[in-house]
Amino acid sequence: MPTKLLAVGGSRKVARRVEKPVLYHFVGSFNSGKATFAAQLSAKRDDFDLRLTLHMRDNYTIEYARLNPDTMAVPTMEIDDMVFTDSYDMVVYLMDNYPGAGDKAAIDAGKRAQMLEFVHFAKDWDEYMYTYGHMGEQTSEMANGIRLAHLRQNLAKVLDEKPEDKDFLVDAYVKKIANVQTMKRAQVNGEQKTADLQANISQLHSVLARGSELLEQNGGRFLFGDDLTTADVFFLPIFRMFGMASPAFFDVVWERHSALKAYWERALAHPDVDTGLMKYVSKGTMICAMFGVGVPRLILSWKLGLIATPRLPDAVERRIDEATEQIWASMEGRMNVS
Ligand SMILES: N[C@@H](CCC(=O)N[C@@H](CS)C(=O)NCC(=O)O)C(=O)O
Repeated sequence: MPTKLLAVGGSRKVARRVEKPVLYHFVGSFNSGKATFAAQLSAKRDDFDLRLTLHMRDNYTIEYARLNPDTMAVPTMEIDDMVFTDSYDMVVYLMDNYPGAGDKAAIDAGKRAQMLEFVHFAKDWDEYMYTYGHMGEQTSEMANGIRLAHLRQNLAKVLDEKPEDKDFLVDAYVKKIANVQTMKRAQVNGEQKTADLQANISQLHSVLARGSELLEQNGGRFLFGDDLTTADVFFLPIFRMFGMASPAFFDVVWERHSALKAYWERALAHPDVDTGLMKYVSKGTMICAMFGVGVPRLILSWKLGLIATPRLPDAVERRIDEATEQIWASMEGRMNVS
């Protein structure tokens, strides 16, 4: 099975308990979509404090790095006395502690393990390779270039200000920069990318086929019955992403997995899918969010060369190079990286 390019996070217990759950997310982000959708299906649906976090800049501040040193990505969730740094862990926590009607019914029917089996299968597919593979090398160059600039600016600040947790932060930034450099390298056109994308699409078809089988087996409107569940939380964002990155692929999907067209249409007509998932990619919300956080100005500044990418001290540059090579080598033979 090909290796995923995206970082994997987890969870930790903290001393401070939050009154209301806080979700750091961004519109259009695949994994943020799982989190906002799961929040909408959960018993906490009306309580969330949703914070727009531009995942090319805001998730690299020192404050965010302290909150989520594991992936330094979106989504991140603070809930009760927990911090979740991976969409998987936060969604499962919501399912177990604040289940909505669909999850409750599926768990009562003894289907928790079967739901999780599907969730694991679906989440192993690497959406990053698919999305950027379709959006093209130039998009990856720009998005990851902007990311690396902000990461380096913040790491330079840590080295300059020397906070008490400096070593911890330096480790987190070095790892993150290496990870983003690897993601950028994996998108360079050529044999490796073509082979990766091909393997990725074939894995995607297995996930779609498994979803299609579940619909037939369970005979409901959604994957585990007539109500939406955590299994749908890991499945429907894939369709949302087709709409954004590769709309022509829908026809291929409908042809190969015939039960999925009606499933997607039913989902689109469901108010929770609208509020928890699709609203975040509607034109109005996207435009509002992009202007709200200053994306057009950011892109213009990048194109004009106004965003600095500072060089760091030699010892830190060496650590970044070593970490990058290590990640690249660890993928060798597993995602067709050569
Ligand atoms: N395994 C993590 C991956 C999170 C992730 O990579 N998020 C993307 C957006 S979908 C992101 O923030 N990318 C920018 C970055 O990694 O800095 C999860 O499922 O939460």
